[in-house]
Amino acid sequence: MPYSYDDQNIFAKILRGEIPNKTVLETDHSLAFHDIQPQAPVHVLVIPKGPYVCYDHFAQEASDAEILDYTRAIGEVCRMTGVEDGGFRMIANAGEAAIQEVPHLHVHILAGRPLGRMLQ
Ligand code: DGP
Repeated sequence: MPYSYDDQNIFAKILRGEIPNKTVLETDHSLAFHDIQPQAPVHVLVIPKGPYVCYDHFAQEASDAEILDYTRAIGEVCRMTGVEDGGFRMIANAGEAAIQEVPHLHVHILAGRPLGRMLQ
């Protein structure tokens, strides 16, 4: 499926520096920052800097360097936020069914409270 990227989405504006963010980590190809509407004591979003709508788009079109960088950045945020002790949840919503609000790939990392059972 061909994806088209809307460069007016809010994360594109954050990447261009047009909207401020509370940065947790910045690498060559990735940016991690605190979610503006935290759903847990730790709620960080990790995004690739490239123009990818969702994980499928990223996996198809990103370079090996971008994929490696993004994967490592997600892992580093898990460590930096100190969430490994109590556990954490990673979520990546994609498309309408998952109610993806911002059409730029992002992984949510949630931690710091009991997160309940998500899948039965
Ligand atoms: P999703 O529904 O998976 O697309 O989640 C989008 C998340 O983005 C949601 O948890 C709120 C967050 N968000 C929306 N606008 C902003 C913003 O301007 N700054 C930050 N830091 N987060 C935002």
